[in-house]
Amino acid sequence: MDNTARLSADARVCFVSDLHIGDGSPTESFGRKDDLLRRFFEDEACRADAFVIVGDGFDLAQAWTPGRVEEGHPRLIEDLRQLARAMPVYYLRGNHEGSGRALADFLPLRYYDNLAIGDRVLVEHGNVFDDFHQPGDRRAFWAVRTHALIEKVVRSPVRIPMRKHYYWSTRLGHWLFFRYGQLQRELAHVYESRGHTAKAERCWKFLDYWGRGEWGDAAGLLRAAETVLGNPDVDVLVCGHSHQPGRLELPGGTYVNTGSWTFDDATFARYDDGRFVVQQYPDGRELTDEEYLGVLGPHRDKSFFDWWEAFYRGWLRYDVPEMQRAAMGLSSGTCPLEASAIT
Ligand SMILES: [Mn+2]
Repeated sequence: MDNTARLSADARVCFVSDLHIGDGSPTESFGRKDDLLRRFFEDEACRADAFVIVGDGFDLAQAWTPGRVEEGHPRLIEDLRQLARAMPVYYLRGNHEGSGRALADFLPLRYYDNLAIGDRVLVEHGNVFDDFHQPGDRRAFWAVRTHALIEKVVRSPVRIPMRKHYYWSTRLGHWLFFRYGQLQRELAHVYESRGHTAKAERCWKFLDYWGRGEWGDAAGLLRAAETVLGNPDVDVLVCGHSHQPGRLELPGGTYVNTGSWTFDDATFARYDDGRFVVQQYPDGRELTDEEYLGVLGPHRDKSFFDWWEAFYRGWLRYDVPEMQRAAMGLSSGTCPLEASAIT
């Protein structure tokens, strides 16, 4: 079955993704920005011909049921229902909705797997390009559910990138994860010595996945975008999923990421007259490649263990200023202000 929505190339479209609206409890990552989002519906969404939620709009891994989402956000849900009566509102499935059936019964939106605008623009949540969060992977859904549960129990986020989330829980999480990574590396060596190449590959892939995320390509989406845009039929790929907003001109075409509404973030993308813009809400600041400078530049091939070596300072302390420099593509010790004054 073709589960692709289609819009014409001359439509004006407004996109958001990864709102992660959950049950409204203190550890929900949407952070109850209900009024800000309701204002966004009025200011931005309703001025387009179509409004598209590019996946992970509602977080059923965190809230478990749509009923609990509505209890936590009654006015927001009411406004979204109203918006959907006034204009076409599309919802592309992400990886935090479970099967998605409960959501479809609860909110009458236009549910699809992906969206094509004209014949050169493809819009997908992005987990289809993520080896560890494939659509329909029940184990992956239980993993995100467990993650939400851990954050609820410890009452503090466990997140990447660390430079934005320097909480005790994230610091401890990274330390535990480093130990787990070492174990994966040992396992890979054992598998290799016994000729189990496929199993060893799986370990290396896992380490590479996390390494990419730490260095600034969360979920490996940028690398996937490079491949997808290598296809001559696709000029623009629009994704969410990585929570890394931006618009990048890559050799094969344009990669747009709608970012997220988690924690202090509130970003969106606009398509108008054949052109994409990614902006922050409400200040309107335009975003291009700032979140990708490190991984597009000097840190392209760095590993998970390189990351640990570069930033871990013992006793659960990490060098955040150094991480920020790396994310900006600067070499160690360069003062970001001086560097920008030179250019
Ligand atoms: Mn996602």
